Amino acid sequence: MTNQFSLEGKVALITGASYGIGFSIASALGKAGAKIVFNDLKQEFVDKGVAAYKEIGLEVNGYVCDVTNEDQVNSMVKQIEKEVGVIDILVNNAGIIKRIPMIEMSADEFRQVIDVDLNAPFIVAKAVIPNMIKKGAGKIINICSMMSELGRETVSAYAAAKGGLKMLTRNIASEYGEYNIQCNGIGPGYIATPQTAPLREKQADGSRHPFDSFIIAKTPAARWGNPEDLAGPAVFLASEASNFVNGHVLYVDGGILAYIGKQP
Ligand code: NAP
Ligand code: GCO
Repeated sequence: MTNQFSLEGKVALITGASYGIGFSIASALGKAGAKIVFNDLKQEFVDKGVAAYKEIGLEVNGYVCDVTNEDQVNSMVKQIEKEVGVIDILVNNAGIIKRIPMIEMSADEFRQVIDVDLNAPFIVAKAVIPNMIKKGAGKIINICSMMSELGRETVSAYAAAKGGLKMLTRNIASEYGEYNIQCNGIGPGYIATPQTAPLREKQADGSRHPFDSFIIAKTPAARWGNPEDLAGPAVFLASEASNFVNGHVLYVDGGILAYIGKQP
């Protein structure tokens, strides 16, 4: 029996993958056999990323590219095709968050979040889909969020972007499914990465940050997720094991979305 989860011979682009969730997903796809390419905003982070992949035995190609810049994305994709091959798997991972109460947020700050978290996945997907169509296959994984389903104080732009990304996921599946392209999302719960570090900072007296305790109480698994928790789901959605799964968001949240919360 062939291994349905093998990514042998595939080229996978993971955006913003020098560290954090992107690094963990890229490592998993690489260990499953894919040739990994990734980008980051600065050469310094790309170099650190390449070295970190090398440490776990993966030879990867890293590129400096701002995913919000369509010209940069198009030339990176061309360069990858020339240097490595046509992209079979795209993971739209790069993302930012700004935690500011909505009425204090400037329209510019709102736009910056939408630009990275929603416009950029559109730009990168648009750049890779034509060659996926020619190849007759492709996998796109958009990294969504709890905020694709839920709101909370201070994250209006992020929630708007991640909710939009869920619908972009469904639309790509609808529009290109007939070409054997599967576009799905992963909706991570609360994952311990630099992005969420401010929510876990210890208080001056050494006690847990109130948000940290709140998340533990809201999560049936009673812990924060680790980037490694996303590895298996990512390999599944990148592999032929998921060839008839399309337009789906797989929430990897320790049960948060299933849970009403602890009674007082
Ligand atoms: P992170 O630690 O902040 O890493 C984000 C990565 O994206 C960084 O490498 C960053 O590059 C890169 N990036 C940001 N803007 C970029 C741009 N314009 N062009 C290229 N790269 C860019 O975040 P994370 O926690 O690993 O999150 C990764 C993804 O998962 C994001 O989409 C996030 O919204 C989503 N997510 C996170 C959680 C969580 O709990 N952590 C939960 C659900 C969803 P620099 O290093 O140069 O800044
Ligand atoms: C926040 C968090 C979240 C998470 C994640 C949840 O401030 O609420 O940063 O939005 O990063 O996206 O799934």
